[in-house]
Amino acid sequence: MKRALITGVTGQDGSYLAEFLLSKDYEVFGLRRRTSTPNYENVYSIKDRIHWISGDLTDLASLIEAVRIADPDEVYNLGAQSFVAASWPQPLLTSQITAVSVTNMLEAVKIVKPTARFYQASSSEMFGKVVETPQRETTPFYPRSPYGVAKVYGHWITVNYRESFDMFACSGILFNHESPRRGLEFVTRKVTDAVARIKHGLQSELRMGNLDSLRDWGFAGDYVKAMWLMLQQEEPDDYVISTGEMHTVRELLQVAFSYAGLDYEQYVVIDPEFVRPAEVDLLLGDSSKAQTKLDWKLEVGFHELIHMMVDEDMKRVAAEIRYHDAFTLVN
Ligand code: NDP
Ligand code: GDR
Repeated sequence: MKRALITGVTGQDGSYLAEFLLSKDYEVFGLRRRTSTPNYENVYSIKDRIHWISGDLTDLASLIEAVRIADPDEVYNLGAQSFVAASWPQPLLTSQITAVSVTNMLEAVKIVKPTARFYQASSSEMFGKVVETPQRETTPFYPRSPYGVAKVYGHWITVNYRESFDMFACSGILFNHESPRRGLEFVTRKVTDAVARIKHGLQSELRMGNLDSLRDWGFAGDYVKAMWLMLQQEEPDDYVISTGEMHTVRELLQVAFSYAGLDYEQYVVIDPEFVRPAEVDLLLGDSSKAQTKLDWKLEVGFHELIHMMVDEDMKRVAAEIRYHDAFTLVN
């Protein structure tokens, strides 16, 4: 039975990856940081099948202990301050968690279990300003946010540990990927949640930022399989994971609202609060290397993904209303 340690297991990707590894009979260890209230929503159905280890990415001692306890064959470093917009008001926190902590994690592995295979969650945000389209493994980086800058550090320190210490360290340069478990502040989920709330009469408008930016959106469930595939190869390497298709935020609005029989133009209000100090205008990935070398395949397309997210948010909002009504009756 293989053993895997996942950081960021309570997040979107961590939860899908944990499910995938459990389905492959892995013993899964999850690093969780202390929170004042429990935060198991994404992993609720598998919570009892994960070995939980307390720790924080900014605390090297806790990571050393985590690697010692897990004794992993594979380490997936998914933990991060992952919201780009939050990285301007919190640049130092973002650097500590998203950049320097990658070294913490690599050090913990190097000290305790240097033979463990290591996956780093790199990002298309590293490409930032358009230098080449589509973006591939060889495209130069030009990050446009403190988050993007932090991810460039995480990427290069992973490459550096591979080259310096002969560690099996891979970096997956993943383009935007979404799901019903996406955090509510990210644009796809913000939109599908709003569609559900508007449809149920709980919300009357949706305040948005730049509708012209273009993103290459895939399904998180497909992308975690690529992470695993990277660690099954003979040699460590870096791979772009993307759909090769891009859509504007405006198109996302159109697809999500019209699926629920609504016209987005009647609800969307542009609010400067959601416009970023520097924008990444266009992301489009070329994942041909991953498709050829990893035999990685995309299963869920853009429309199917957005429809799935609207469906799930509709169900969730309806359940919340039922719960609220029942509670009101009881009290
Ligand atoms: P989420 O924001 O959903 O999850 C982030 C996870 O990191 C959470 O489990 C969070 O814990 C954990 N975390 C944050 N800070 C710390 C800390 N100090 N110590 C320990 N754990 C911490 O992100 P995603 O699942 O969407 O993304 C996973 C990774 O992939 C991230 O590194 C992200 O930057 C990267 N990425 C994501 C892409 C995407 O489109 N989703 C694309 C490219 C890269 P808690 O639940 O306690 O907050
Ligand atoms: P991104 O995702 O920054 O690409 O980072 P996000 O969904 O936040 O933004 C995508 C695009 O939508 C535009 N936008 C808005 N975004 C949000 N969140 N809210 C709005 O109201 C809004 N209006 C317009 C943004 O300006 C942007 O252009 C995600 C994260 O998962 C990162 O962790 C990951 O590394 C990258 O994807 C790849």
